[in-house]
Amino acid sequence: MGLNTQKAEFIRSAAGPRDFPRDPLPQVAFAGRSNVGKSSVINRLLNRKNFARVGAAPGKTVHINYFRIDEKLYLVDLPGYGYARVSQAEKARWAGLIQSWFDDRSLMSLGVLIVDARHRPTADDKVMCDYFKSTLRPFAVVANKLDKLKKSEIEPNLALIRETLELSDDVKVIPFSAEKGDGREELLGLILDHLEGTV
Ligand SMILES: Nc1nc2c(ncn2[C@@H]2O[C@H](COP(=O)(O)OP(=O)(O)OP(=O)(O)O)[C@@H](O)[C@H]2O)c(=O)[nH]1
Ligand SMILES: [Mg+2]
Repeated sequence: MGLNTQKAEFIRSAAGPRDFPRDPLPQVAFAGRSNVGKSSVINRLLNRKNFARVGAAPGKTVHINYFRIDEKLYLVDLPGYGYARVSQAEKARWAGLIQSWFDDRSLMSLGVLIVDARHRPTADDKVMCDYFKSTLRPFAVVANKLDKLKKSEIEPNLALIRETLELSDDVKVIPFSAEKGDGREELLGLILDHLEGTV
């Protein structure tokens, strides 16, 4: 089964459980720190310049954005975390929304945790990783902004990410550059394999 990534539509921005789609299409969830490049990774995956919004006002949108691809799956853009300059109220809204999404076991079918390839994952990254682990669904880690690393830094950084997040061997860490395109085939392959396993 192929996936026509050209056929991508924005479905909705969900502010709470009432807005979560509940049809049987698989949901591939993307999570990561604000500014880590979630929207850029989605754009790269779809080879679109400006599909998921990039850049402006980090931490502003405490919404879950749903995109439907080829009428076969949803890409779920979970709200970013770890942005320092948000109010306590916004943080609480983030936690409530994320909790309600993960509480509904039927929602996630594959997880993608995006971290910064340059740095050791943060405490917030670990919390998000634990959410993914708790679903018992498959997930992968994407180490984005690979283009900012020297060649010699790649292997040690990937090992540090694996170790810090305490990933089991079946969890892939995919070196990725939304900017240059590295890792796109591997991530798309993972999503396709998953799709084949779920239909
Ligand atoms: N060099 C480099 N820059 C990147 C890469 N991916 C994203 N960026 C840049 O990082 C910044 C943040 O990217 P976004 O895609 O908006 O990040 P986000 O995680 O969606 O951010 P929020 O939605 O605000 O949480 C932008 O300036 C991007 O151009 C990458 O692979 N390499
Ligand atoms: Mg974004």
